Amino acid sequence: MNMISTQTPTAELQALDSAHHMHPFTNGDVLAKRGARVVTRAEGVWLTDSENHRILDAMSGLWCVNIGYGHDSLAEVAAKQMQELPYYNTFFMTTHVPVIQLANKLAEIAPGDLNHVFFASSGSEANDTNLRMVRAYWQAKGEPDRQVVIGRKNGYHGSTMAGMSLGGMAGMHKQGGIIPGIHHINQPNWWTEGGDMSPEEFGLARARELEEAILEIGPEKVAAFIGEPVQGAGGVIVAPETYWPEIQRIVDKYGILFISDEVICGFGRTGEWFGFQAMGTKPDIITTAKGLSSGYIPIAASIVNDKVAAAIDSVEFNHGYTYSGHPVACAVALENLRIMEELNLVDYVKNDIAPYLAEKWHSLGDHPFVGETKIVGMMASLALVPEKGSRKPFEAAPGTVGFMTRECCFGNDLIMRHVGDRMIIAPPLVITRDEVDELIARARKSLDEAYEKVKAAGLMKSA
Ligand code: PXG
Repeated sequence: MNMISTQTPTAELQALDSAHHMHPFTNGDVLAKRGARVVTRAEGVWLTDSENHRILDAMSGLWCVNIGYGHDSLAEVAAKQMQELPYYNTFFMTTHVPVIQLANKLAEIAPGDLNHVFFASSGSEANDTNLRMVRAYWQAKGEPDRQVVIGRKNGYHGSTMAGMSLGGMAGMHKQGGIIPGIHHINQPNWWTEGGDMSPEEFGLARARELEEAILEIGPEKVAAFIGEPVQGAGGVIVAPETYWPEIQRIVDKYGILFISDEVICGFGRTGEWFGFQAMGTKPDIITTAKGLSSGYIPIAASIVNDKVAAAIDSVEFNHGYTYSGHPVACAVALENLRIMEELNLVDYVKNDIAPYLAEKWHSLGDHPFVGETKIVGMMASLALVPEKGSRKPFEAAPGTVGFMTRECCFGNDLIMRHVGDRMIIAPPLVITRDEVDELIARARKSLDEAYEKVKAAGLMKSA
């Protein structure tokens, strides 16, 4: 057992992996037959696996390695912090220097009055914090009946009970149900649900579902609305332009709190520090994780405005985690943010690489297999279609064709994923123009191959 190493043959590693390791969001029986891909090293935007394939990671791991792989200075600050103070908690009126530094840095980066930070170790945990915080807020304000949080179908806010319940993933809800006090409205996905409406009409209609839900539940019972600026795990769904201004109007009108889940959209992904800045909204709380440390170490933060913090500070908020503000995680996150600033990464995304990627991504729109291409900053999606020029879905079960296409991408050493029959990418923000060209070339080759396979399988039929 102790002999397992990167030198162990792949088949043996795969067998040992499936014997003892339970993977997230995976059918273990299927995986046992097929064997997991064993990733051994990474540098920049490139992964290496145990078979020595060089793979272009167009998903930044799980949407998190914003500065790319291989920055040694993050390892160095972690080692130094582990030697100096590997752990201390932030309960019982104690603190330490890395957590003070990171909270101050985040207050500086986050615009306006988003000045207060509550730490956690994952996006799911941070959303648990947010759910508890908005309920505690209304209790402190003397309105304890305001308990309900409104989220969206096909939104993703994590995998713990609260995160999963706030999210709107039907497959997750089906396995055990959701916690009480959470309501879901429809998502602003015009491509699949827009019917005969124009995108603008549809955006308004979907935003107004928030108002309808508030009135149905009773405004005096609604605590908050939560949404991602762009739905990531839902398939890089970009709302029509009319959507977010209308959402903001409604949350303002009823005085409910607005949580922007920036776990994917934060830290430069959209070409701004945070996704809500790209959408022009004004949240009270933002959820951050992933890009906060570029995934080098688990850390998450709820960044809260002055109004919410003042109410929470007026009571004892009975909430916190052993690892809230972990010193090593804080030190690594600070170094990650230092590198982002040194590389001018947000500006590079906004003014250089995202416009370049957008031009190349949209060029895939001429492919007979592709219905629409969408992109915001460094997150993009395209819809696979059976009938060019129409929004009709495939006759085959949703995801059948997407999965086949993903397999072609993996075969071409490109990590491009599928959500249903949409293909998605979110490459590291540091990707170069040459690497974007390589990404697009591999994507086009994979689309060509998948198109032929889907035709040969008789699946090029609309529902
Ligand atoms: N909010 C959002 C918007 C997310 O995307 C979370 C919260 C939860 O974060 P943690 O750190 O608890 O995982 C996420 C996570 C996928 C995929 O397949 C996406 C996520 C996680 C795992 C898989 O796209 N997003």
